[in-house]
Amino acid sequence: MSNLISRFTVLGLALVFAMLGVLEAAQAAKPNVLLIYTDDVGYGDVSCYGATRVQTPNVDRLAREGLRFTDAHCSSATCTPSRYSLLTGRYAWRKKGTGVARGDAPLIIDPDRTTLADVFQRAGYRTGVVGKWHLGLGKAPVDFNGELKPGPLELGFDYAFLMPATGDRVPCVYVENYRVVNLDPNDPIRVSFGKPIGNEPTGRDHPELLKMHPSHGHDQTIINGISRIGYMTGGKRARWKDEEMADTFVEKALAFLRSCREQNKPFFLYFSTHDIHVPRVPHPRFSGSTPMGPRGDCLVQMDWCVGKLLEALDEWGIANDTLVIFSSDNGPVVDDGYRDQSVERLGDHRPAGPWRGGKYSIFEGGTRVPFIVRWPGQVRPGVSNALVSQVDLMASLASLLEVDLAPGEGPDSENVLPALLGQSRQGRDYLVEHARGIALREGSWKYIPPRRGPKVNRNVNIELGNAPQGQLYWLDQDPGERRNLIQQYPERANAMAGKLRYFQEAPRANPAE
Ligand code: NG6
Ligand code: CA
Repeated sequence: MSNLISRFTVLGLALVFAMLGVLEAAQAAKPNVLLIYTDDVGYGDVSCYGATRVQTPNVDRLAREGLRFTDAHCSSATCTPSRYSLLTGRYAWRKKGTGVARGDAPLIIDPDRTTLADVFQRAGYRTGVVGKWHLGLGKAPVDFNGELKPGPLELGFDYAFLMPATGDRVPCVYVENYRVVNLDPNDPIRVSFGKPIGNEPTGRDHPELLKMHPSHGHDQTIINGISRIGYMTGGKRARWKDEEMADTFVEKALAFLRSCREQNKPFFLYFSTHDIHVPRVPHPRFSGSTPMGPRGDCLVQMDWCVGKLLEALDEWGIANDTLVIFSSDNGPVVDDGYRDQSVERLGDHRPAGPWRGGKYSIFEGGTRVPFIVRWPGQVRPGVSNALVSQVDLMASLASLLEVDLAPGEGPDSENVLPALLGQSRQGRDYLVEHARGIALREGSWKYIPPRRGPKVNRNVNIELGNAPQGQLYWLDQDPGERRNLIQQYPERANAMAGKLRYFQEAPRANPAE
């Protein structure tokens, strides 16, 4: 009898534990997701990836408490295509018109296409985007005085507070949901890329009015003492102050997170910094915090933003229920158009770390970026060399949220969730890298097809990777892509060229071995 009772007790307890386990798993399966997406931050730009002339304690904390990837990639070596892929799970090079977008570009993503934000909405999340957008807004011709529609709200976001394009492009105003913030209807905004409009001074004609001078391009309308790409008139009251931008984005992000808490909903926040893109104009409290000038100081400011968000998660006791992903939209650039001391004061800092090239480049420096995943209690801290790409976030997070993707949704996105959570060191077998042209990674091999074009972008002093002959590198032995092995391994190169062509034609299919 007592035997029977104890058997029941054991069974009962087992049942209770099993149920608790299920509950825990269910809870663990629906974390908040905070995606921190920085701009132009290179592999070697943060101290947990080896930087010494700048310290990024908050990013380092993420690395210490999470999983730091050494072979993670943005989808492209510039912003717009990387963001297109991040949000759609589709390689941007499949679609025309996904190059660096103008300030007055209409929305580039078709609202019918399923996005990462849609996936979260399907799972019952509240979704927000705060910061740099650079994927176009509204319909052509874009009128910044009216409703900017369609935009992120048609792509699965419940809330948006945006810098429409880049810091160096007009219009220099914020957009909240459908409208320019603080716009005076009696002072309408007009912008032009190409033909000058209005009679406001330009950097070209009035360099004496500038607090930051261009090194190349960037010499059109002067806003806040800085000449930009493009002409702008009107919207005076709505214009941003570059120095306040990081504070503004943090404030709006925290307000969004608070609204999610009030509504008792899990959140997905795509927090997209302007730092460290040009023009690099940090808040005065960060000026001089590194020996590297504004480029270093903006890294510190970016790190401060990360710290503010982590602090809020701690304060609200939700750090363990929040999956944080930290990354960047493309590789680093030093002089990207302004004379901001970044070249003179670089010292021995290596923005791309050990990788060759940088922003705009098909070499590894173009797309191999910092990538950290933190989820306390779920992701074991460490370092992973799994090959993963930001294009994979859609399928991987859909899998985490148990949202089924229909065929055609996120067509290039691979479910690498086990790698992201550190349960496996196996990521992708293949990855198509993209700058102007495309290249293929297969394990630690890299094949770059022959491509005409300049070897170096002289303005920014970055090797682009164009060459009349194909290039084959073995990154395990030669991380700096210095020894072209195409003569030694012509068969491997041919096979990889074939696979690359195959991927161009067949998204997500596995090429026959
Ligand atoms: C380039 C700009 C560069 C930067 C880049 C976009 C010139 C000469 N250069 O065309 O300064 O704005 O576009 O950067 O205009 S990205 O990170 O948004 O892709
Ligand atoms: Ca960028």
